[in-house]
Amino acid sequence: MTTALFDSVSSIDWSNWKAKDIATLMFIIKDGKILLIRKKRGLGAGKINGPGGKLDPGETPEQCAVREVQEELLVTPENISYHGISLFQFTDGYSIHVYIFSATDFKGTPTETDEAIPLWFELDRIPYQEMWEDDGIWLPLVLKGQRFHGKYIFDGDSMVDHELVNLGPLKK
Ligand code: 8OG
Repeated sequence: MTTALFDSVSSIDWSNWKAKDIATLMFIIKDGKILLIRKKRGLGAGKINGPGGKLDPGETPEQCAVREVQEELLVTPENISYHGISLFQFTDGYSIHVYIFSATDFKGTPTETDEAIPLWFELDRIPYQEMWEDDGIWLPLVLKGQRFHGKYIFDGDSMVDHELVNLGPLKK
């Protein structure tokens, strides 16, 4: 018999929970379209996602989110908002704490790099079936300018449980 250590959001003591990795996501939304990537490597390679990645030492989450977009797509996001966090616990023990940002403008031309292929989507044509399973739950809140806090349990690519709290409109 195998015992699942992490099988539901409520089975975790979140007050003492600490993620193995800290990372960011940045969604550039401009002229009714969202800039996503086909991720070439790292966690979630092959999926469509927002640009982003792990925090470097000494960096704030916002600095990380900007750097990751610069590295992955050769553009610099501008007019940035902070939406909140998503906490991911995987059943194999891995965990990641992700800070989520959006931007309404950018400098430069989205360009393919060895990490990512840039892809623009109409806001009503976001390819959720090619994205992480949780994205369909919270990305609509990013599009609506809401803040939120989410907790997710994953078994590999499959979401086992989740809890999402909507914290209301973005703070100006
Ligand atoms: O450095 P690397 O690219 O491997 O970092 C992982 C990236 O994947 C980071 O930007 C956070 C992001 N990420 C997860 N889980 C999920 C998820 O469930 N949905 C989305 N949209 N992104 C995720 O680690």
